[in-house]
Amino acid sequence: MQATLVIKNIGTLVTLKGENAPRKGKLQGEIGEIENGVIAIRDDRIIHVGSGELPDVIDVTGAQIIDAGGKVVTPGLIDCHTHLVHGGSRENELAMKLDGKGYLEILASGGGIHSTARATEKASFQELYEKAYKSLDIMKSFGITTVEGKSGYGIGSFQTEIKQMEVAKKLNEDHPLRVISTFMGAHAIPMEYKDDSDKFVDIMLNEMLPKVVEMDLAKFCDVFCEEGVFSIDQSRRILLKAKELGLVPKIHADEIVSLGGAELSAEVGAISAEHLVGASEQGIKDMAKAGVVAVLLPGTSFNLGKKEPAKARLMIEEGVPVALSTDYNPGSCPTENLQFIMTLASLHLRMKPSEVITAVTMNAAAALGIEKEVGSIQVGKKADIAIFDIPNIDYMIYHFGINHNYITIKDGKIIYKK
Ligand code: IZC
Ligand code: ZN
Repeated sequence: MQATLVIKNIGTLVTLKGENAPRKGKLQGEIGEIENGVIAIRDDRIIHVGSGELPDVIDVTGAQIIDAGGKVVTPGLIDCHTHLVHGGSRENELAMKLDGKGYLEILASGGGIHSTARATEKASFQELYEKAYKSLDIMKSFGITTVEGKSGYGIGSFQTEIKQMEVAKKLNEDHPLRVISTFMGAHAIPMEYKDDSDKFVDIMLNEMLPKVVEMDLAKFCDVFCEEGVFSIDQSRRILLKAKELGLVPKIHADEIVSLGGAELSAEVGAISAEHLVGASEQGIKDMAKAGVVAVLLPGTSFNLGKKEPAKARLMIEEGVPVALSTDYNPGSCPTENLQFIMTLASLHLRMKPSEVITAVTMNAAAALGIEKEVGSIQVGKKADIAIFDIPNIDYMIYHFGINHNYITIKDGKIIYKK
């Protein structure tokens, strides 16, 4: 069989081989390492994964050869929770934060998400596109090959929501990275519905959700279920309606206040629940039973100055598959650096480096429902691969704050080289 790209002389090849499903419990830390690895790719697919030399059946005539020189190779990293498309920035909140003003307090006074909503409404399609394109370029340089992006800065303006999702769609077509879109119209209560938020939920159910589905703008529907934002009841109504219309539910759950969002994620059959800093033990048990992926975002806790970490160890013990993501957004986590998040996950959430690797590959893929296509280096899967200039995976976690990526490959093509 003819190869188009070969990666040889790989010091450690992290394959994540095995079942293409979220890894939970002990399996969270099993990453299928191969020493002296070699990979052959034909067009966008992996055709051989092994050790040493390629077998004779693989014809390398004319193929591009990468000598990895003993470096570490992993599946392309997946950032499964971002607020990618938005206008403006919120560095003005830094001083308020230092003065002790909380995230929800800033939001309630019309800042926070509302301030980004105003900037996003003002920005043209082209401005939003160029800003997000730049972020995708940064992510690409960090070894990321797939990114999820949420709408949610329309608040009252459905037109702005549509603009955000159309930008995400265009980026998926134009940018080398894969961009998967989530509708998050339920991100904050518009100021004009402050005293009648159920009315806004009605509009969401009867007007916005059907339109998003009709226009084919998103795969997922997410809700910010939080005190002073959307209640458990309101989140349930939105997610069940979204599901009925064919969108897959996701939920921002128990981020700041423990409301029972983890329990709700299991009840509505969400594919993932995100944040979960305040998730109850019962909620974690419910998630394990229902097979909900936990998407943990330690960069957000870091940036909000939260001392209490999400209970990652308990989740792994209870059999909840754990994924990790940046939560890249202009308010609570303005960074595209998933490698830094991996370090935080290890140091703050006590996750082992191998568990962390699973969390940003196979389990992140599962949080996006694409684990059969990406998330591991196995024959037949998409050739989405990162080559890191490190001697072993522990080193990536240990030497933090810099970019260890050397080459990013997406769909069998080099899209970034240091
Ligand atoms: O802009 O603050 N948590 N939504 C829920 C966010 C963070 C994004 C933001
Ligand atoms: Zn978020």
